[in-house]
Amino acid sequence: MANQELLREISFLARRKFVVISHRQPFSHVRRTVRGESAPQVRVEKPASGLTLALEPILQAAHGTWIAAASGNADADFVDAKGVVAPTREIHYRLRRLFLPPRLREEFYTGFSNSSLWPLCHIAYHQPRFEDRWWKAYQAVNRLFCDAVADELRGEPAVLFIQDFHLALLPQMARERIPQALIAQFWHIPWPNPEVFRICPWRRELLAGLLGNDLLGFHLAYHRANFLETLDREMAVQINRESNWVISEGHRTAVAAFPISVDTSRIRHHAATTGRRDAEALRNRYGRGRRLALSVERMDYSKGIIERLEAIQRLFLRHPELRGQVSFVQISTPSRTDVRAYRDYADRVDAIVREINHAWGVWGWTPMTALHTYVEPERVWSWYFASDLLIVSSLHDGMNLVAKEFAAAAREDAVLLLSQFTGAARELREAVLFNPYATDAFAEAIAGALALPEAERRERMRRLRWRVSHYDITDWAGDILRSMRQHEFDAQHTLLMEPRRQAAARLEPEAAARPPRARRQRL
Ligand code: GDG
Repeated sequence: MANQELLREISFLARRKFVVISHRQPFSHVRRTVRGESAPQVRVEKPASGLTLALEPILQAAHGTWIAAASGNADADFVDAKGVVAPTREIHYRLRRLFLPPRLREEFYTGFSNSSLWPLCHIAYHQPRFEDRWWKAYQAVNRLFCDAVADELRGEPAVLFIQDFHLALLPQMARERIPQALIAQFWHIPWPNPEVFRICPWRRELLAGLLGNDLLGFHLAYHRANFLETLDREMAVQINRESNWVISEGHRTAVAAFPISVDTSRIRHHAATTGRRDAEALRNRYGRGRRLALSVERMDYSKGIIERLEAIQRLFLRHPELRGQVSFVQISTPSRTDVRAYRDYADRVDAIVREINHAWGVWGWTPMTALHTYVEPERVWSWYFASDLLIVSSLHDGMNLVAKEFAAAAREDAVLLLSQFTGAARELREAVLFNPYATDAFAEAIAGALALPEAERRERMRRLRWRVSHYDITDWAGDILRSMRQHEFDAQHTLLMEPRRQAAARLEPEAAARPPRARRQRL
């Protein structure tokens, strides 16, 4: 979808405030000393996130507000008494920062979000832990976000767009405090099946929180089905499986699938221009005369990094002819380093990389290069263009944007090797799909991808590129806005039907005494 069309969808936000709420902020103020400078300087840093790219144009056009937790060491210097960064010439929306006390943040973010909910939803055989104090912090932080939203709106009509699993309780809290708001949320990670979800001691509270939404989005119809199935087992609600909505305590929540995508044209443009130039230097440095196999992910056990390293070891055993022929590069950005499981995982990854290089490396060829550092998004796109093969080895992944970015940026003769357990595998069918748990088959999939004839590689990549060009990040955002509007029409339609309901109520006076919730919320 062109940006123009997306902006047209925005007309429905007119005369209301548009508020995006997420744990992570769209930009932070960071003070650091850069080499060559004598005094520390403050810079605005943006996270590597397609989401920010998709939502910023909407916020800019709607002059909206983004509410998020502060994270930069200079954030406090750029806000007013309410934590608001005023709009500037480049940024026409307000950013309201929440300054969470360190202990509360630790228990909310490192604790319940990343040590309970993340492993619970990613069925990657990593046991979630549930601590009372983390749960209390999770509730408290959701409440703080709700306070900030209520203060921001002060009774004005609004559309709230909440992001991700850090804020599952906010929709219900907001519905009670801000009944005039239309509330939507996107859940960026998988939703597990009910058997897995039921181990969470606070599952019903989480579900009730999410049912405060008017619209709840997942990446896949499969996650939506799991969610509805979980509700069916855990809650006394009415579920309409044909239209995919749920009625709980008189309030209706539409549940839909919106597969997130990437900014295809921007990535493509970069790859074909700067990327092409950078790629030559990257190949000379890391893969001259050899095939270059790349991986990009956060250092996270759900990404299957150890499984991939084991498959690479197996590959060199099973295919000695490939020794010296292919160089593997992994860009694994440090992530959630306050969580012990993540630190231990990173140590094991380092140890196996050393083992591989020690076992197979020869003078002039290093089998594995591990760049365990943050790389700028544009630089990542240049890496895509430089590579012959991209390996995405996730054990479970909501979508996986790296796979889609590669389809947008790669050379036409490159190959995408994609775990069948990513959401992206549902759409990117011309990738070489594999099971990352099966080490021998994984190793053979790498060998097979390297051996694909050029004509087949080109045909696969052309089709992959077509797919990501025809549904990009603005299509995703536009679809969500359209669904919000549709949901509102549906709710108003119920109100139009109201006179008939009142007539029926004459026969059943008790029901008439209860005001319908939809009316209270909408008018
Ligand atoms: C969650 C879900 C879902 C830029 N520099 C680096 C880097 N980037 C960019 C990548 C990509 C993004 O970060 C990573 O996105 P993914 O989708 O691959 O993974 P998660 O971070 O786990 O995202 C996921 C997503 O939300 C969106 O809904 O697709 O399933 O888990 O854009 O180019 N990435 C890394 N290092 C860098 O230096 N790793």
